[in-house]
Amino acid sequence: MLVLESLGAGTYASCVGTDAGGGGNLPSRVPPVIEVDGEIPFGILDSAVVQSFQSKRSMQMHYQQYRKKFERDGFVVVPQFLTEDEFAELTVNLDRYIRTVVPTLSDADAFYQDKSRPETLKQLQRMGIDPFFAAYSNHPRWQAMAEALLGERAEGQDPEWFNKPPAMEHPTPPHQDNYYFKLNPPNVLTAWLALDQVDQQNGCLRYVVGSHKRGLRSHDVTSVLGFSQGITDYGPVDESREVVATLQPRDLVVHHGETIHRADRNTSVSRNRRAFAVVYRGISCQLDEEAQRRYLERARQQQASMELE
Ligand SMILES: O=C(O)CCC(=O)C(=O)O
Repeated sequence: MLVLESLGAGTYASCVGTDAGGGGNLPSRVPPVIEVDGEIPFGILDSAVVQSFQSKRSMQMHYQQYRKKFERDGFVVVPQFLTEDEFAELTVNLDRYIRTVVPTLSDADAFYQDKSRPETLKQLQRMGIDPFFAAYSNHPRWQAMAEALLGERAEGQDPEWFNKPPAMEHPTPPHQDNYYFKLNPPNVLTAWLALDQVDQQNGCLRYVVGSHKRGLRSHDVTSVLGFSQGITDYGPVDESREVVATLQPRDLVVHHGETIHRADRNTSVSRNRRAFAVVYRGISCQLDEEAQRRYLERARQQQASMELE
């Protein structure tokens, strides 16, 4: 999700890969991490990416099949969204970014649960400072999927990375992304790609079915870094409508900007719950600058109160 919710940085060695990456419990189809030592393995925009499709147009037609469910429920799962090669390219670059770029970042761009423990890295924002990730949202497959679901041309934002490190108190509060984005009309989606197996034990996303059709709910400040605003009156009726999104690595779940979602903490003892996400907004969306200014001020106050500025 979201805009400018960050803080926390420091060094990072390889929390990625400790469990899902190197712990032996990774599904076998997840490719091994390839060492590239600072070199950016580009190629994301070259023809290899589109081998299985003839053109962006045919990809759009392919992803049209998910639109009806997306519009009805406010979210949809696209199984095995990336090819194995595309997934390998992404994970290689994530590993490179975490190993070589994260240690150079300010506290505003990488969040830790406990900054003295690199393995507790839990969120990365503004990844567009890196050329690979600056270009990533133009990836033809992602772009085609977003435009097929939004029904208009769409613009991708800088990618984000989310983790729930094992056995840590890091739930995602119930929220609607457009409470942060402030877009009107809210023709915006978040595409969230599972990097690990994601299930109820390690904190999968939970969606309130159809909630994107009922407008924005009231939100207030939370104590969760990275998710400064949460729904204030989330209750049993919402919970009774929750659907869990359990995913395999390479599966994508896409949610509408006004779909209520949340996630529990990761209760597993050894498994990370990592995901890579890109927000796409339709070109019809207009930013409410005044509302966004108010929200950013509240997010800043939260960070100040957590002594993270
Ligand atoms: O990864 C998470 O737990 C939350 C992600 C989220 O809320 C989003 O991408 O909109």
